[in-house]
Order: sequence, then C-alpha cells, then structure tokens
Amino acid sequence: MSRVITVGAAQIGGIQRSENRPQVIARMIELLKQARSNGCDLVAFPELTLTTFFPRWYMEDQAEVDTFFEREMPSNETAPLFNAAREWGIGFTLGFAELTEEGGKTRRFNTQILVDKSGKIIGKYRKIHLPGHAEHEPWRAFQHLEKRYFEVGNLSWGVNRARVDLQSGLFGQMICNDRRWPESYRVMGLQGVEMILLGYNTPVHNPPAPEHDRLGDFHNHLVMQSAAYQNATWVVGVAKCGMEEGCEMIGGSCIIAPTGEIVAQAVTRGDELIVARCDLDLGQSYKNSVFNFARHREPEQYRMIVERKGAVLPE
Ligand code: CDV
Repeated sequence: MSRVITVGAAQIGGIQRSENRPQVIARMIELLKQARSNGCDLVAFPELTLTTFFPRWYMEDQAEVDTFFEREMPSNETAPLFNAAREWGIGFTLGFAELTEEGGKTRRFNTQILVDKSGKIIGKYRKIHLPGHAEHEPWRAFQHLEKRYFEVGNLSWGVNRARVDLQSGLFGQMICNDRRWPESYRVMGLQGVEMILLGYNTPVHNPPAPEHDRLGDFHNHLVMQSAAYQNATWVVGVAKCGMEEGCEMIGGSCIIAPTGEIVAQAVTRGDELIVARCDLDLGQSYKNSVFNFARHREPEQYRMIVERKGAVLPE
C-alpha cells in the first residue's frame, strides 16, 4: 500500500507585539483552510508561532516575559485552531513558549507539539540548542535572549509513531537552531525517522557575525538538505519571517525529500502555505544501502562526539 501523505508548511509573516493571540490564530486557521483545500493530512507551523519573537527584547520583569508563554495547551485562545484541525481531519505541529510546573519548579521551554487528526497531542519536543545569550548586550541591534528566557529541553529527540491518513509514519521534531547541528537529526535517524518537522525564526542580520548575513538563506537550506539525505528522511522547515518589530527574518520555508532535493519552497516572506505529496517510503533505498546504519556506522570511533563538548586542539 502506498505511504504517501500530503504535507503543508504554513509559513507565517511577521507578528507584531500589538497582535493578540486570537488575531494570530485567525491567520493560522486561514492557512489551515488552504491546507484543507489542498488535501493536507499534516501541517507544520513555525517556532513560537503565537506571538512576536520576544527574545529580541531584554525584559527584567518576569511577569512581562510570562505574557508570551502558554500555561495550557490547548487553551481557550488556541482551542479554535485545534477544533478546526480536528473538524477538517488535519494533524499539525505548533511551536510555542511553554510555562509548566515540573518537580515543584516553574519551568520554561521553547516547545513544539505534534497533534494528530483527532486533536490529541501525541508528541512534544523542547528545544535543546538555545542560541544567543543570557545577559543584556546593548551593542546589538536587537537581542537574542533565548538562553535567558528558556531552559535547555529535557526530552531529547523522540520519534513518534503517528497515524496520518491510513498510514502510520515515524515523525520527529526539532526547533530552529537545532537544524544547524547534525546531532539533532542523527538521534532521530537512529530511531528510523521518516519525517522531521521543524519551525524557525531566523533574523537576516547576525549581530556577532554580520559577514554571515548574505548567506542566511543558503545556510538554511544547506543544513536541512544535507541532513535529509544523510538520514534518509523528509524534512519540513517552516519559517516565521518577514518584518517583525523592525527585525527582518528569512523565509525559505521548504519541504525536502530524503534525496536531499527541495520539492516545495515558499516564494514570499509572508503568510504562505506550501504543499507536497510525500512518500514515507522514499528514504528506504537509502536506509537499505549507503545509509544502512546497522551495517556501516562505526559508533566506537565516534566516542568523542558525546565525551567532548568544545573543540580541543591537538598539541
Ligand atoms: N530562533 C533561532 O534559534 N534562531 C537562530 C538564530 C539566532 C541564528 C537560528 O539558528 O536560526
């Protein structure tokens, strides 16, 4: 039986600080409606979709920071998205700032969930590679305070067996900066992942290294395409992009086949749905040949990867 599913990447243009959650949810439902017309089984939304990308501001008042976080999912405000998706039989991924109590402690994570067609949350990922800095750095054009506002995710990279359409598939998640690190993909590759869904917010300007600015779109595709091929998996990358509070962010949302080829790509930096029919078996020939991990990997020789964090130069 064919294992083809129809997948949408719902790119979202800039969200300003003045926009409230119901306004954002309305934009998301509009994209979901287009997904329904296109027969989508599954739709990916970006990182921290529900608000503007708040780590660009230094805030001392934790109560103010917490206004950007969700205490429950779904909530009254996000329920319309869950309801529409359930009614139309579409699964989705959603990135948001998660505030939770765990082990008697308040915890804050940059989180993405996988929701099945019945509206049930079947997978949760908490961002592990948090870029940026923890203290105010006024020399920057804008801040990137993920290291201040979030804890490192504590769920590693799980892969969920989810039923999409009539098929079950192996779905994994990561968030934004994770896509630049081969380890993120490999942990899921070692669980046989067939499709990785990831959202991102990537400013065009990189304050610590402005010489990289002209390469932002290239690097975005470079890392996702190479990892799709090396792990024989589909990769769905979806941006929150365009101008947000004076900060321009890259678009380039795309759906990448296990061949490493981009099969659908956004052409705007605004709200835009891209769609592809994805055969979950397309990676099999790679998994059985050049990337037959059980046959060809040599993990004994890779020990340094888990034993050493930073580079240590030879004597
Ligand atoms: N949201 C992110 O993780 N953004 C980073 C930027 C700061 C480089 C990224 O890797 O795209």
